[in-house]
Amino acid sequence: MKEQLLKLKEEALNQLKECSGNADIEKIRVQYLGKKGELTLILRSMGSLSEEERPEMGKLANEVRAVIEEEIKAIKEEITAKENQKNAKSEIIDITMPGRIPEIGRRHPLIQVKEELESVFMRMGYDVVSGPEIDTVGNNFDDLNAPYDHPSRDRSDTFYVSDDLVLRTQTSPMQIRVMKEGKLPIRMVSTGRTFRFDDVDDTHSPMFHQMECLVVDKGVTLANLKDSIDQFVKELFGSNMKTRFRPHNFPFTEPSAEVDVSCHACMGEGCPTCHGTGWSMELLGCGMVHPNVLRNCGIDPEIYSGYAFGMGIDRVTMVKYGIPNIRLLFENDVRFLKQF
Ligand code: FA5
Ligand code: MG
Repeated sequence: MKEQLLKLKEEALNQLKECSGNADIEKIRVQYLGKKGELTLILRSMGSLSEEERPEMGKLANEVRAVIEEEIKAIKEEITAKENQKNAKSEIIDITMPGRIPEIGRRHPLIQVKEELESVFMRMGYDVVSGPEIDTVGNNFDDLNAPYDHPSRDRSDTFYVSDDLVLRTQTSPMQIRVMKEGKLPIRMVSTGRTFRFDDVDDTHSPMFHQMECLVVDKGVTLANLKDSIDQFVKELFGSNMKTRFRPHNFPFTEPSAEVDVSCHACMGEGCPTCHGTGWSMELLGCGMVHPNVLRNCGIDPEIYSGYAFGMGIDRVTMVKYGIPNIRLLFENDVRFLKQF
């Protein structure tokens, strides 16, 4: 039996040396150590040995079993290590592959221009204030000196929320709100959304944005108005931008004017964009605050005077960036917005 055991050990170890995969090893394990394996059968036949022989053979058989088991374990580890190495090679990271660039959002061009305008005016010493998009008929029309038969009051021009509330048609009600606070002098700008029953075309939208400006102090003149408009136009568009004042009529200012700037495409030469005029579309309305408006807000027009203007931010954005159509600002096509 001793010889049988030693021969079995030798055979098993030789076979293990030659095997190349886990399946081979398992086959050998079953062949020798399985329920019907060769070593198991030898162990079962121990009963036929004599009392003296049995312990010695038992010991030897266990040793043989341990040696075979250890060898199996060692070979298994070797194979696993080799496979890991192979996998590592095939899964290698290609550092030359271009990475995924995360998309970073940006401010809408309108917001950029609004913030730029606000910072220009803050540098010139103005306060930035804000107010509601729904305002009273009193603030939007009455106290702004609009006569009762003024066409802008019509329900075909203005969105009424109720008989005495409207979606503000302009940011001018902010003039009334600030003047009625009673703190003088005033230097403020206020931006926000405004609403009118306007049909959409290249330069009109029923919802658009305005910036209101109001200055009230002793001795404020039309020269101050012209100068401050000239100054911010040059800050915003560059120093060779010219402004043009055209006489106009607003109920809340006297005298009043509308203002255009040089055409952005030709800078005044005349081109198809400006239909040969050399001037942009109308950007803002302005004037000296009407004495009636000052009085409506409890300010004495004999002591104080002021100027105001209301500017279309959408149109300023169009002129600044050469955008031909106001619709582009509201379609929110990312390919368009990405350019700013
Ligand atoms: C006004 O709204 C006056 N409140 C401006 C004002 C303020 C005058 C203070 C005097 C003193 P107007 O209706 O012209 O005026 O509009 C002012 C500007 O808003 C226009 O010059 C234009 O740039 C812009 N605007 C007006 N309607 C639209 C519209 N439907 N879509 C886009 N922009 C518009
Ligand atoms: Mg106008």
